[in-house]
Amino acid sequence: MTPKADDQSSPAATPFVRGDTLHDCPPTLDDQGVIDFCRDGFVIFPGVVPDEINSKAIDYVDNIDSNLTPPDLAHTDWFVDGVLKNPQAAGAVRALLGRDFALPVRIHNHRGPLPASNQGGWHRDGGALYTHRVEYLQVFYYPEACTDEMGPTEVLPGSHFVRTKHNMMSHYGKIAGTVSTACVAGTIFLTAFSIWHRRTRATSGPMGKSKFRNLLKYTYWRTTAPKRDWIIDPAFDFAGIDFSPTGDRALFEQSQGAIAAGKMFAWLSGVQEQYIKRGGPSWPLGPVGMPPALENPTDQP
Ligand SMILES: O=C(O)CCC(=O)C(=O)O
Ligand SMILES: [Fe+2]
Repeated sequence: MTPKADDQSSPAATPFVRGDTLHDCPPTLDDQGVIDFCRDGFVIFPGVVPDEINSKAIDYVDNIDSNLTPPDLAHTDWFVDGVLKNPQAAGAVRALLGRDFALPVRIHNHRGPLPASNQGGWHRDGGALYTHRVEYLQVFYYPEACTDEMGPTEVLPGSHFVRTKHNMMSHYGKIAGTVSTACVAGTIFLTAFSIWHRRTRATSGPMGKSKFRNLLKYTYWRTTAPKRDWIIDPAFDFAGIDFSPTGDRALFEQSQGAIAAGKMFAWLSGVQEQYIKRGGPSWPLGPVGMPPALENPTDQP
């Protein structure tokens, strides 16, 4: 018997993912939330982790005093339950990666002394693809408040679709339209892996409990086929979606950012075959009722 498409992508058919690392929970993003992620390449949840967990996390990373991988956190119950399975943040992961997503197995700490005169160069993390597929998410957690003086990460909305080699971007200074992730304690933000980002300069002395700015980073993986399985608004008007990223004109060739975000949304919704880009005013900009594409639609740019 031929398995259904959905069966082929079920966790059971993915032997390299251990069952006990899978997680499911109610999604916390609706259609507009998913579109915002496609368009901007990130979503921020301020202060969602309780203070008690934040304090434990700071004590933990301060005791190992290292910017290397805190080895056990991915397998420490209070961290898994309070951070990795945090209902708001993991609910957004659930919306974007579908049911039974794989939990992170490794945690990194981007730990920076306060103050620190150097700032990071603009970059995408190693191994990034430019793609409409959301196979995994890179997620960041600030256990302490991070002010602009403490050198938060800044991200460039929409840049997850902007093709530039690392050595052609790292020297850029201030870019118009960037977003600071300065935040209250317990903030988690999710990113498309290829988003441009950098650490900003830390001008403050030691703040809070720590002499460092701690930023924990980890990755979740998809194990099921994409489909529109998030908070559904039955009245949502698909014909009226604005996919244009902030700063579209500065960053992209005209409209290309919106088209890329539209393709990502079609893929996430499980209707990629309905995405047809023929150039110019075609989907998602064109009229309803266009004739089908002449070529294989999954091959569209
Ligand atoms: O330390 C930062 O703010 C940026 C960290 C970073 O580039 C990364 O985690 O990939
Ligand atoms: Fe990075």
